[in-house]
Parts: sequence; C-alpha cells; structure tokens
Amino acid sequence: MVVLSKPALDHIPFITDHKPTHFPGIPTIDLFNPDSKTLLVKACEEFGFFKVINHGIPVELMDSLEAEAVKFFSLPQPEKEQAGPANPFGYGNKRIGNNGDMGWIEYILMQSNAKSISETSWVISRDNPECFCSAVTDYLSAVKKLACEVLEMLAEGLKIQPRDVLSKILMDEESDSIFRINHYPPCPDLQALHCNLTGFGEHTDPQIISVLRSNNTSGLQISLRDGSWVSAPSDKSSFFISVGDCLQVLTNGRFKSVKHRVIANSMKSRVSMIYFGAPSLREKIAPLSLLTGEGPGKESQYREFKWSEYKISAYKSRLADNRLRFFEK
Ligand code: GA4
Repeated sequence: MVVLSKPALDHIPFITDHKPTHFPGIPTIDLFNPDSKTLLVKACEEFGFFKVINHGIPVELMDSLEAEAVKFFSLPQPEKEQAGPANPFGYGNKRIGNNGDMGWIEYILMQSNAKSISETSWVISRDNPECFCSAVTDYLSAVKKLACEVLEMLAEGLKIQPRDVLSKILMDEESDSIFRINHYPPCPDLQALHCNLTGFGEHTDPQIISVLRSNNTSGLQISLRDGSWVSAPSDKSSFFISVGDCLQVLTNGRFKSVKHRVIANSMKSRVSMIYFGAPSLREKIAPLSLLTGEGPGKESQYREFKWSEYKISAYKSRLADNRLRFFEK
C-alpha cells in the first residue's frame, strides 16, 4: 500500500493498477423490454452488475433525498461529527468498518427500518428531521420494490419457483437491510499528484442485492471476470444493481458477487445512495434446491449458514477479503 504525504490524505491508499478504460459493455436492462428476464440472468452470470432503465421511480424522489444529504454534508465538520462515529451506524468520515480500511469519503449509514430511519433523522437533521425522514422513507420504499421486482424477474429467468423465492427474503419484516449515503468530496491535491486515490476500496457486498443511485460524478469501477477494472459511467436517472455474496450462495455460484470500488475525483463531489437488501438475522442461506442436485456443476458449493453468522464474520474482515471462502464446501 502506498500512502500519500499530505496530512489530510494520510493512510488513504493510492490505486496503482488502473489504466483508465472506457467500457461501453455494462449491461443495460430496460424493464419495459419483454426479454429483460433473460438479459438479467445473463448480466448476473457475466458481470454480477447491471444498469436499470425505465424503472418507473420518479427522479424527484432521488433528487430530494440527494438535496437533504448535501445539506447535511455541507454542515461544519464538528456538527457532522455529532452524528458519529459510525459504529457501524451514523455518520462516518474516512474510516470504513473497524479493521483499518480508509477512504476519501464521508457517509451516513442506517438500518432500513422505520425506527432506525427516524432515529437517524433526528441526529442528521435536528432542525427538520421530518423532511429527511420522509425523503429516506419514500426513497427506500420505491427502491425496495424495485429490488424485489428484479429478484422476481431473476427467479423467472432462472425458472425457479415460486416467483417470490428470493424477493420474500427482503420482504421479511425483520430483514436486516441497510441504507448508506456516501459523499466523496473533491480532492484538488490529486491534480498535481496525477494519481488515483481510494474513495471506497475494492470489495463485494455481503448481502443479496444492492441498488445504487449516484449523481452525475463518475468514480465507480467494477472488476471483470479477467480481473481488469472498468469504469461504470455515472447516470443520475438510472440505478446500478450488484449481486451480493448471499445471492451468489443462493444461486450456487451461478451468479457471482461483483468486486467494485470507487476512486476519488479531483474536481467534483460524488454522492451515492445504496440500498443493501439483506435477509433477517435468523434466515438460513444455502444454495436453492432447484439449482443443485446430481450431475456436473450441480453439487452444492456452499454450506448452509445463518445471515447473523455471515455478518459476524464479515465485520471481522477487511474490505478486500474474500468473505465467502469460510462457507465453501
Ligand atoms: C460493504 C457493503 C456495505 O457498504 C457495508 C460495508 C460495511 C461497513 O462499511 O461497515 C463493511 C463492508 C460492507 C464489508 C466488510 C466489513 C463490513 C466494512 C467492512 C470492512 C455497510 C456492509 O454491509 O458491508
């Protein structure tokens, strides 16, 4: 790891491997297209990542939550610190997780249930918590619906029954889904240094499915199957969806969770909002029986585990670790 000498950038790693690659090949799924189920399955198999258009979520819903977040991130640092340190929930600055990962980022992390949204709103927006609370609630209910619709289309595309076999895991009242709002401030020092700085280091998401929306500032990169990194051009009116580790297990490795990362921008702020659709803590995760059985490639690749067990193990790991290796058969 190379560390920059500027004190503010102390302990934040450079990204040294990246030659900028323009990648026009990120699958774009039009939810109005009758063939989208097959295309979704293909995208999850090849990339574990795709962009969704014609999703039906009004752009105003995204813009008003983004405006609330920008209002908070524009506050003086000591005021923001009152909502932290994230452990893991609340306001966080540069530190990601508990095991030494650092990035050029500040963020708000909360559980996606009504109680946590309301409590977070009171610490984030003391003068007008109702506004923040309703912007998060409305946004999350739309995005959760989209995540469930995508999971149902995937079940149909995989020809597994019932249609809600995956979506019902997110619909559980006690689902452990979380919500994260990230702000990557511009980093002008980078212009003189001619290098890439880590915004959010490489990792796979532990949950089932992640739904990301960002403003029009680029920075997100995904790793392809050959190990190369490509940029996902930003698009504020679309959603970017990633396969998480649990969906990799549920599909017995047919879908792969995507390794991704964010690089800091020297000029522009990036704001992203991510819903991580997760099981309840007591949910048992194992390859679905319809995707396992006799014959080559059908043997179960993972042992059954409870989501709570996976989560405990994930929080002991570093961002870039392969968290699924403890659960392989
Ligand atoms: C990655 C995906 C989500 O942002 C997150 C992250 C979590 C955190 O920031 O607290 C983790 C990371 C994420 C995976 C490994 C552990 C936990 C930081 C970390 C080093 C909120 C999540 O669920 O897992």
